[in-house]
Amino acid sequence: MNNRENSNNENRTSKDEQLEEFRVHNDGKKMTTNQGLTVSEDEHSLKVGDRGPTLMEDFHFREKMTHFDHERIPERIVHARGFGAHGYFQVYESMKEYTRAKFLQDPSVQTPVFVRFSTVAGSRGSADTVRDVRGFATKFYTEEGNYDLVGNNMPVFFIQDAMKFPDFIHAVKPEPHNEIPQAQSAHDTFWDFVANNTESAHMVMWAMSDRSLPRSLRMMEGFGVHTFRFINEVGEAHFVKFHWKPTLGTHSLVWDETQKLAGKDPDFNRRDLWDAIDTGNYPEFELGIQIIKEDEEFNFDFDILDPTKLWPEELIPVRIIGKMTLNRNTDNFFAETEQIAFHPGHVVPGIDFTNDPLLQGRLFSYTDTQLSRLGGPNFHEIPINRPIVPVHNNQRDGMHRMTINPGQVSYHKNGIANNSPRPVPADQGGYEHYTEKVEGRKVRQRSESFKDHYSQAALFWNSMSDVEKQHIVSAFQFELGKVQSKEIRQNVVDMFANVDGDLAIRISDGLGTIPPEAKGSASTQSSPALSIMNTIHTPVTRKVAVLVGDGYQDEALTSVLQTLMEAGVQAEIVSPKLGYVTSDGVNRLEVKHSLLGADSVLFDAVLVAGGRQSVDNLLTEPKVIDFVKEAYQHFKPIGAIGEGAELLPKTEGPGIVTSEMNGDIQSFGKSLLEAITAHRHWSRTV
Ligand code: HDE
Repeated sequence: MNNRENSNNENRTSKDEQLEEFRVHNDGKKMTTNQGLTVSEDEHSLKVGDRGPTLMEDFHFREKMTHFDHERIPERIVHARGFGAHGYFQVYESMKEYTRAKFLQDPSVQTPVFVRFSTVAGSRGSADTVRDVRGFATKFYTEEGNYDLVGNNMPVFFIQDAMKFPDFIHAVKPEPHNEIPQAQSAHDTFWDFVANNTESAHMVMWAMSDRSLPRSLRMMEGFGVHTFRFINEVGEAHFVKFHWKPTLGTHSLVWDETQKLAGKDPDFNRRDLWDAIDTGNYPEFELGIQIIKEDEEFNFDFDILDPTKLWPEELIPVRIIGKMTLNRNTDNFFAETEQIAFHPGHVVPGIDFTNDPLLQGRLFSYTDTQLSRLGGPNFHEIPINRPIVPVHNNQRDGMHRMTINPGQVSYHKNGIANNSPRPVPADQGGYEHYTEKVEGRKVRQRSESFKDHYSQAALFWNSMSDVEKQHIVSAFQFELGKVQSKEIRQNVVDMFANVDGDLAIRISDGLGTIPPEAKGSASTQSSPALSIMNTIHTPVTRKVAVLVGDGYQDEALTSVLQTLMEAGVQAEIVSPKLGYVTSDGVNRLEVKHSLLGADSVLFDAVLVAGGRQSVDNLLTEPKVIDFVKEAYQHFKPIGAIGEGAELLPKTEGPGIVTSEMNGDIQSFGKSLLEAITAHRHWSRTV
């Protein structure tokens, strides 16, 4: 091998390797039209002379252009921006006692899944880090057909009846006259809806909380929202709520960070998910269930059919029953993430619905929307939507039919085909609906038991730490500050006075509204499980920007990086220039980001290397000072070795670790790791 080849190989990144794989895969394949005709030329349209008009007979040009002209399908009405991955689910122990669903019986069985995470309000091309609810939709490809758990990262919803969904979505989406604002709820129509539809109070509290700013799609909870039913082998039913709990804990960004990220990296969350899977840091979520017996339906001070209510975990514990691991990125975004079609009505034997009026409406909407989005009734034949079990029925034809059904029979009952395909009784695996007894008059009404709109909004508020409360107040102030109508602002402040007087007075402060009279709180209860301060904290996959310049002090940095990397921290070298940065000894480090392309909002923590020359070198980029300062303002851990401390806005305080403060470099590494494990240092004065 000559020298040039040698250095080329050394410079290869895993991206280069992927490109090479792609090259090998396609190598030698001849180009054809969609009819299989071999193409001899693909860069020029067919013309009369090289300066003349293009000919109609140029079928190759027309095919290529026609396909291009139709390469988009309508984006989803809601949840348009999404990102998905493949994985598998495994139950920890048999759930036989509660459900006959086969994928919840055998801990040795891995059920393939595809998950699509999404934001709700924005268009397909909007930024990831906007303040919004996140969709968390999972398709389980089970041996009994597809089961879809189409949930969100918040356990309640804005409305109680599906009839109001079009109104709510019209209000939250960009305003119709000017299509402003994109992917935000900070505008008049959303808040006017809120003030006029008080059932939204609880969900608005969640939307204004840190839950709507996830640090990572790998670090947010998921909820089925509605109450479903589990049915066991003997036909016995239990009410069930579903939870996904991320093994990395539930973590959020801070508001200022999210807004900057929307510009610096609009793909922040999807890139994070892709990279985690790509590097083998597979995201994991444990499945939890809350169970209520059928005869306990009326034992609570909320209606279990009301989707604006959660079941406090302290009252009805969450039992962890299995784990989902996402271990494969998509091969093609459009074919998989864009074309996947979820539907809460895709169920398997052992899982059934309740009369939650929001769920009932969803059972209509999801198939209906796919008809226009995916262009006809055969969307179940698109590869990502196909069950892993065979499909047999008498449905035929329609747009984009893929299956070629042979034979003359397409009806049931028939004699010619021995009456097949034939239905199968429930005790042999056929789906049977729970034979719930229902009676009543036909009315357009809502149950009296759905009338309490404020207690759980107050429960949520009461459960927050002081830091989270302050974030909620600031979120309301920011959002309402963007509302043009003073009347709407006042109406919202007045409405939230019914939740908690202190909350409303604090929101009102700075908005120019009349502060309401303190009315106390709608609830004295709290649920500690709702505060994300009580979540798991781990250093695993926390991303640290390591600021290094030429001449850095090698020994100390190598030791600290080793401590961090052994704990699962991802350290990435940031330096004035790409390529390699050289130490004061023989070592050098590969630079992942130039300072120009990096910003502290892209990282969870900052470490500044030591060495006089390194620090002077870093200071050739004035941006470096802002880099560290911004991390400080976002409460992030900051470490500095030796002279590196000169770049810090403060050399002591919560989450600030310098080698000066620590006797030896090992204990510095350990203290920095502890600071990183704590994630944010809220007691810092910024
Ligand atoms: Fe959805 N919702 N929704 N929704 N929803 C859609 O279906 C709808 C609701 C949720 O990644 C649409 O295929 C109605 C609650 C997710 O592909 C549409 C109502 C929850 C996704 C639709 C609700 C959700 C959707 C748009 C009130 C949490 C994205 C495209 C009755 C439990 C799925 C599509 C994906 C998508 C209707 C309320 C979650 C229009 C009518 C509550 C995660 O059919």
